[in-house]
Amino acid sequence: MTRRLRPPRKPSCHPHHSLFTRFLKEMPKMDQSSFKLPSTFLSKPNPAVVQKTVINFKKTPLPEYQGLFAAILDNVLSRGECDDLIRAAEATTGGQWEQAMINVGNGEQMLIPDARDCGRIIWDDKDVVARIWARVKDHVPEVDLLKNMPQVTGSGPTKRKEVLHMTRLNERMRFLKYTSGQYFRPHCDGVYVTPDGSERSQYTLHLYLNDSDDATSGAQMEGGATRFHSLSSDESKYWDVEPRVGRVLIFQHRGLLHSGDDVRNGTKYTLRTDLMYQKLDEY
Ligand SMILES: O=C(O)CCC(=O)C(=O)O
Repeated sequence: MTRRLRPPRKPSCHPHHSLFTRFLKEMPKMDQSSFKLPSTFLSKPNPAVVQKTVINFKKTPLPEYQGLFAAILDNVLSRGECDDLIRAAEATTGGQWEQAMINVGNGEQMLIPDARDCGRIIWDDKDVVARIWARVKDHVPEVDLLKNMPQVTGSGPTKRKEVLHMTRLNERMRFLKYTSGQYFRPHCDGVYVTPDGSERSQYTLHLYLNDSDDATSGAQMEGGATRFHSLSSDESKYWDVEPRVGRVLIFQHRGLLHSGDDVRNGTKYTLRTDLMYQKLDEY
């Protein structure tokens, strides 16, 4: 039987209250010397038509999230491109992925297997994330400029009349690998701050690298949705985003309680990073 970590009590999903707030001192960088992606990786324009779905939470079992931003983009990367990323990630591990930890504040991390049980690789690469973002950016103009959006940024920037603009994707990619029975229990994503404090993340980006049709990663994958949960702790209310190869999910850090639901069979691979913002101006 799998044990579920109860969603934190209200007011639970504020990054600064969350056990899961992410700060910069996350993990040492991995050794990247043992592999290389092809130099042409993602250098060609995407031949596929990207399909966008903005999640209208009002029409889901989670109307309390109405007005919060989450969007799905399909066909951002091809299966071959996702396979390259999986192969590159796998090549660094010697077959053994590190166990993902949980950020507990002040740059500290802990292994808490009841809350998070999956493998992780941390890989910093500005070029790769820039190429991923080049495939994504035209499809999400909503996240470009944040002005008077306290539901995303918190009230501080609004009170100070700051405009924030998106600068880039965080070069810190976290590759996550879940095998059968693994999960990441409900949590909210925290803010990632650059060492000089000039940039802060506001949105999470997930790129799903395989799906149930993928024969290369072993057994047929089942389960493993990214699940949005009700803040009411009512476990019957949720909304699932299924892993699909090449699919991108972007959602605001603030206020969205979510989990990586149990993988019931096979292996799930996803790449997670953040959208970074800088103060542009005042209005
Ligand atoms: O694996 C997933 O679908 C979700 C992972 C997640 O919530 C996270 O990395 O913060």
